[in-house]
Parts: sequence; structure tokens; C-alpha cells
Amino acid sequence: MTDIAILETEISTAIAGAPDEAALEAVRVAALGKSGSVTALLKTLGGLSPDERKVQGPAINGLKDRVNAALNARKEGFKGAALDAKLATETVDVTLPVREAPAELGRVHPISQVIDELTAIFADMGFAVAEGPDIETDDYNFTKLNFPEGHPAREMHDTFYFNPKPDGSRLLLRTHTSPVQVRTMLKQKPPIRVIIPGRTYRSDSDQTHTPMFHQVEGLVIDKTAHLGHLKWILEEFCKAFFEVDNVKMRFRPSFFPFTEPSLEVDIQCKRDKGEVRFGEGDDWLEILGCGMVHPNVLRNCGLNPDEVQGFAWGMGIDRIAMLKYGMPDLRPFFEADVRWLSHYGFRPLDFPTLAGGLSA
Ligand code: 2NL
Repeated sequence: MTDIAILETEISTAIAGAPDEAALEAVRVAALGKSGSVTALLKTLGGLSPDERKVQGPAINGLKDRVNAALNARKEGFKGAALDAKLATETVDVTLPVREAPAELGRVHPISQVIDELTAIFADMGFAVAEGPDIETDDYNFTKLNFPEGHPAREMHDTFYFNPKPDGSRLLLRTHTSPVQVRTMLKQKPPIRVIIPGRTYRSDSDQTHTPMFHQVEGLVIDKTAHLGHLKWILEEFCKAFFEVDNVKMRFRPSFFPFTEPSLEVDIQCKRDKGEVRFGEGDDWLEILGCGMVHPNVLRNCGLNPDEVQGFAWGMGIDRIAMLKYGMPDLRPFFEADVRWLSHYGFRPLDFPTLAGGLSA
């Protein structure tokens, strides 16, 4: 066997026996590196006669090419083996829940959801939604609503007042949404059918009161609107909102400066381990106040009580949201805690419709 053939056998054995890529690299350096065995053979070509070089040249270069090819083939083999090993350890658990896309993570606040639900219910009965400013005048918040100057009912509202203006008048944060009804009566001709959901403010803070809270009020002004219509509207609303076939309601006499007669409304319920259920049981829960609009209010808003009459009602949105969705505490509503929101919030595309289900 020639020297070349012996060397080729040695190198081939070393390539085949290399246990990993690092060992293979060492074999390459030992053969083809600067002081490698094949490189040393190539260096001998310069000292040969032209005839010898014609024979040895192609033989040594052929060796170099075959060694290179063998090294590359073995290297590819290692790569494939590494991939196979990686694939064998990596598994995909197709039973894991799909992670939500960022656009899916947002939630609708329960207050917004409830406003959407009650708007859908009243819109179905022909009501429009009216809006007005949070900062109001004393006139629209109290005087036009038949609260006499110095009447204790004004103090009962725990009003937030702004600093007095030079003329002595003071702006305030509306204590109810009623000033929006005043504005509606002043600018629209009857028949009027509106609801006003919105923010209201009173200087009151404890477990069941926050300084800012939400109310929805309704107003109907027409030639013959009467308490029978009001009772039907409220009953239909409660059935649709609480998603029950029947509700028993109890109307108790009450007092508000802006209505006469005035009534408070309870719905029949059953309290069961902290849960409230409607349409059954023998407990009562107060949910709203209502009445026939006081003739003084109609007059103050440019309407003639001899020509038109109407009824109105008001209820707390935060409270009916807590009742419907079983939220025990009012305060987290306004704490903007994403953990609370992701638990109690609603998916943005599941908006409420009467046909599709309000809270589907
Ligand atoms: C309650 C009671 C009520 C009204 C609000 C109203 C508005 C005008 C005229 C007459 Cl402009 N009434 N609103 C009427 C009765 C009751 O709210 O307990 N709300 C939480």
C-alpha cells in the first residue's frame, strides 16, 4: 500500500470513529490544518521532479478532496442526529388552552355592560337616550325640580359645590341625572320618551356609597301618560333585565320633591347563601323610585300641566349591576384593578341584544 493509501485509511477510520462534532474538527485540523498530515504531503510536491509531480499531484489532491467530502458527510450526519434528538424531547401539548390574542384581552366594565343592557331594553320600548353635563347649575339640579330654596332636601343630597362666582351663584356636580330631563323638556316638544344613564355625585363614602355613582332615570311626557303605563314599563324592564319570566313588584307611597304622587318600588326576591334570586321567595328588595311629574316641574320646564302630564323614575345602576352579576362589594367598581375586571368584565364583542340575549 502506498503512503497515500495508508494515510487515507487512517484518516477515514478517525472520521468514522469521531464521537461528536468537536472530535471531528480535531480530525480535520490533524489532516487538513496548517501542520496537518495531508497538508504536509502537499508541501512535498514543490521538491519533486515535473514527472513525479504529474503523478503525485493528482493523487495527493484527490486524497485531500476525498477527506474533505468524508468530513462534510460526517458533519451533516451529526446535524441530523442533533435535530432528531431535539425533536424527540420537544412535544406540543395540544390540550393546553389557546392563549388569547392581545385584542381579546380587553374587557367591558360591568357598569358599561349594564348601561348597554338597559339601553337595549328601553330602546325596544321606544325610548331615546339623552345626555347632559356632569357640572350643573343649582337651578337645573334643584330649583326647576321643585326643591324650594333652603329646603332640607337640598342638604340631603350632600352636594359637591364649586367656589361661588362673583354674582354669588355656585355650580355643582349633579346629584342626580334629573337636570338632563329638565333640559330635554325645555328643548323638546311632547310626546317625550327618554332615558338618561349617567354619572352622579354626592359627598358620601362608605361600604355601600361612593362619591361618584351611576343612575338611570326615565321620563315620559304625553297627553294621557299615567301610572298604569309606568307600572307596565317597570315590570317589563325588570323581567328583561333580570332575565326571569315573572317578577312581583310592590309599590309603596314615598316622597320626592319632583313627583306627586311618589312611589318606591320593591321586587320580590329570595335570598339564598348571599345570592339573590328574583321571581320567587318572600323577601322584598327596593330597586327604584318613581312617580307622576309634579305640575310645578312641568311649569318650570315650559310645559302646561293642563295639557300634558307624565311620569318619571330613577334607579341606581351600580346597585342593579351588583344584584344581577353577584358582586358583593361596590368599591372595586372604581379601583381599575385588571384582575377584578378580567373576572367580572365582559367580552367586547358579546354586546347585549334582546334577540341574542342580554348577558350571553
Ligand atoms: C331614586 C328616585 C326618582 C325621578 C327620579 C324625575 C325627574 C324629573 C321629574 C320628575 Cl325631571 N322625576 N326623576 C322621579 C322619581 C324618582 O329617583 O330613588 N333614584 C335612585
